[in-house]
Amino acid sequence: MHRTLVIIKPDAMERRLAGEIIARLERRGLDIAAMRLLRLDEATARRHYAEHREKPFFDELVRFITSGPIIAAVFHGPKAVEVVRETMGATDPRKAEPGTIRADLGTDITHNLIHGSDSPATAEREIALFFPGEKP
Ligand code: 3AN
Repeated sequence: MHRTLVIIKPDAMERRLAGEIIARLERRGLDIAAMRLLRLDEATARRHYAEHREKPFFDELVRFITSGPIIAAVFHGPKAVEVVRETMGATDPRKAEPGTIRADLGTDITHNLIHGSDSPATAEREIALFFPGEKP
């Protein structure tokens, strides 16, 4: 069993797509282990996306992810990291496979609705950032 961090981004919240996104993940056999609604402050956003610090899109990414409420959630189940990555689709909705969340509902590479951890190790680091009390 694995767990992974999912963020339902401000564009999804504004478009009232949170329920649809959560339903798609549940239908893949994943369980919700933790969930909170929050608004990210700039410092936490910069830590969450630290690996992208040098990228040209970093400031835009931080501005977007802090622009409105988000849902942070831990999903749990067999191969949770891979299952979430598969279900969300490629970073750019225009390049994502039809049937994925980003292909079906996403707008562009910034407004792509959802974040999912890219490995079990990243998941543990990201879960600790959003749910400091959660045991591994
Ligand atoms: P993913 O979310 O698919 O794992 P990452 O980790 O490469 O993608 O990028 C993190 C976030 O940074 C993406 N969700 C996207 O919002 C943004 N991003 C990635 N690449 C670009 C880009 N070339 N231009 C603008 N934003 C980008």
